[in-house]
Amino acid sequence: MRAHELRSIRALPTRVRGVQREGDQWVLRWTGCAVMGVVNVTPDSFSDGGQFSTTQAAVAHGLRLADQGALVVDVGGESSRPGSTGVPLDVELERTIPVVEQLVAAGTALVSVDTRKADVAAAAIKAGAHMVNDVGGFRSTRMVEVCAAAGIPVVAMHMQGTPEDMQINPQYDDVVAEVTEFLETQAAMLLSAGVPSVMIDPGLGFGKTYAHNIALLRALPLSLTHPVLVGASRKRTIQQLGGLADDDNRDAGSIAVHLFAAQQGVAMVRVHDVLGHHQALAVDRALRDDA
Ligand code: HH2
Repeated sequence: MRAHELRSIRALPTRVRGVQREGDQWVLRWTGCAVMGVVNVTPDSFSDGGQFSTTQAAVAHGLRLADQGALVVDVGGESSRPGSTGVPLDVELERTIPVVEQLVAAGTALVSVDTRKADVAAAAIKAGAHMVNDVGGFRSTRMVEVCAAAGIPVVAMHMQGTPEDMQINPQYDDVVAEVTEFLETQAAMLLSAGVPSVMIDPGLGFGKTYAHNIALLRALPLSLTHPVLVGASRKRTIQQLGGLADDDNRDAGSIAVHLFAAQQGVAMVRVHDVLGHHQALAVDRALRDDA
């Protein structure tokens, strides 16, 4: 089992397993693959849009995911599904900030904010968020500055294009080399700007065909320098891999892909079904540890 760590200048919740204070830094350590639970405070996310779109429902869902074993809960207020055009700043703030505040107050998981807007990241950090997950991959200088100033770990994801146009005709000469090079470059830039730790994420389904997604999955873990996060949960690739019908539930297939990723050394998987993933990863870990 590979060991992983994330460092933070900002205090992390000590109730969360693996959090320790070291001098003027806080460190989160874990081995194997941890779970990040998805909290979509949106009416239109591709798999759970509208289910948790009030503050109350989203907070209850986040608390439940922490209880089920999520090390991180990832709060998002803007769908990035293919074709989506984004939401105004005030709407995204209104959706995410009260949820971040209440999940931070509970202290049962690390709280990350899933946003491409520096103003949302800044407000979430002010509300206590421990991490920023940017599907835009920190191409925005202000986003880098906000996270560096706060001294928090981040997730940098690769996307070709924007959610609106990314699935129109994604093109690469060598998808694995191009995605890996982008992520290594962004991670080095973020660390030199003062961000204490970076997780990198190939961004399955973000400007990628089925063949691109499969090539990236087969090349995992992609990096031995930075912890790697993978998010395949309920995505179309699961449907295609499993030969599923349009409305078939994709949770079992998501677990299969994420177990494969975990076995390649991936540090964290971003999932909707935390209960199922936590159980599958625990069983896999127990079998391997015994061996
Ligand atoms: N996928 C989605 C959103 N955020 N962040 C990271 N780091 N990696 C991912 O693969 C990723 C992500 C899309 O999933 P979801 O949040 O369920 O859908 P929507 O964007 O429609 O809200």
